[in-house]
Amino acid sequence: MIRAAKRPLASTIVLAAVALGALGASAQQVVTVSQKNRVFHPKEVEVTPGGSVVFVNDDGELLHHVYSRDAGFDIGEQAAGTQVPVRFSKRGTFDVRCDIHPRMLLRVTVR
Ligand SMILES: [Cu+2]
Repeated sequence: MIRAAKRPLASTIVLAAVALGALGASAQQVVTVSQKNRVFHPKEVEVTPGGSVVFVNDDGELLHHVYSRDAGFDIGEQAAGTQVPVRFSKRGTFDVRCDIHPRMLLRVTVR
């Protein structure tokens, strides 16, 4: 009787933990980074593997050009008012820059 009563409780706890884990993971899957006044906001972000960073050009009429040699992507010239998502699958820390404004630097950590 005691065993029979414990098993369902243990199963419930495991299911609850799995559900919470899934919620936590999904909350980190998409992070938005703004580009305004020739700066990335925020300057550092963290995503889980498979998560995305959405690059938003909020900079009036300025073009930006986001790329990363570390992470191996180049979204090309990005017009003001547009958004471009980039998916990060590899774990690690990646420097992201703008080809037009060399002082712009964003650090993306995937873990
Ligand atoms: Cu730029």
